[in-house]
Amino acid sequence: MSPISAFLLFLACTPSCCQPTLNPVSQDTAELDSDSPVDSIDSQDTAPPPPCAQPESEPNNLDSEADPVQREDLACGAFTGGGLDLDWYTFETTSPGWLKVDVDAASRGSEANVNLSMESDGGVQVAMSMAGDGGPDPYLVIPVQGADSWYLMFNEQEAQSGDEDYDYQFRVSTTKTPVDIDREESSDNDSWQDAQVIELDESIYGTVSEASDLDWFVLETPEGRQEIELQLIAHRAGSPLNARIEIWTTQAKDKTKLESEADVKVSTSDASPSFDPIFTHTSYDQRSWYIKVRVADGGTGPAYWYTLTTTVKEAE
Ligand SMILES: [Ca+2]
Ligand SMILES: [Ca+2]
Ligand SMILES: [Ca+2]
Ligand SMILES: [Ca+2]
Repeated sequence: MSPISAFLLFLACTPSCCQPTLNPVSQDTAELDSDSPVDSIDSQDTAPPPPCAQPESEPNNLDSEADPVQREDLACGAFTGGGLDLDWYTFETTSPGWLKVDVDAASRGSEANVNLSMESDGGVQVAMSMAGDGGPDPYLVIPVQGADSWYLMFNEQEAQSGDEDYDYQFRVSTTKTPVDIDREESSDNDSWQDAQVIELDESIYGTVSEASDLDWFVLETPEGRQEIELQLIAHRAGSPLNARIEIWTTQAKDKTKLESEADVKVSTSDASPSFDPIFTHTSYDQRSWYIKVRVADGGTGPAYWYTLTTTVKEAE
């Protein structure tokens, strides 16, 4: 038989003419299924659905007992045992980018107020206990430098636990850059004399890398009335940072000195459900405004990131 004839014969073999060789297998399977249809339906009905793809496995009360979790898949656990229950998980990152840890507990009706702590072999440490949008559950988004091993720990804020009411779900995933970034902070900006120039409508990315890290920026305003908004984005986009903005200006008589501490305006976060300050300042003349970003309280480190954005709200 020529290759073409063999091909035509293959085409002529319709599903109905091929079925006889397959049918005996199908019939066997059908007979096996029909033997115990009631049993198989029963077991499906009574087995409880798995709570998530990656349930915790106690004991996981130490970092050495951490449950491995895969990024992108839902994981879940509960605070049990009648006292403080620490739940450790571990995962790996392989490349630089952004990492998100999204927790759902109180927002789903759980009694648990979840505290999140995380550390890595690479030396990153973060802690967070509420979402930046004012929600009750931690929502963490941090930059990742590359391959690293991570240890994630959850505990209930008041050391509460129970048989079923203190459950939580979470997902560790890679995510896109959460903010618009025009430039990064300069490496040496700890004093106002070394302030980095920030333009209007510019977003500068920085970190408060340690408690003594001060980040100074300088904004030049033109002649005339300008209402300028300084906006810090950190906590509400998932950063663990709780920051403040201060605005300083030089003395009228001696521009080599800053005004006294009493004339400095310090932002608060009262107007916002997150920690992030939004600060409006009115300028009436051509002037250099010195902006200091610092930690308010809480942790610092390479994962404690922010962006500072300047916007003109009104000008005359
Ligand atoms: Ca647990
Ligand atoms: Ca545990
Ligand atoms: Ca810095
Ligand atoms: Ca600095």
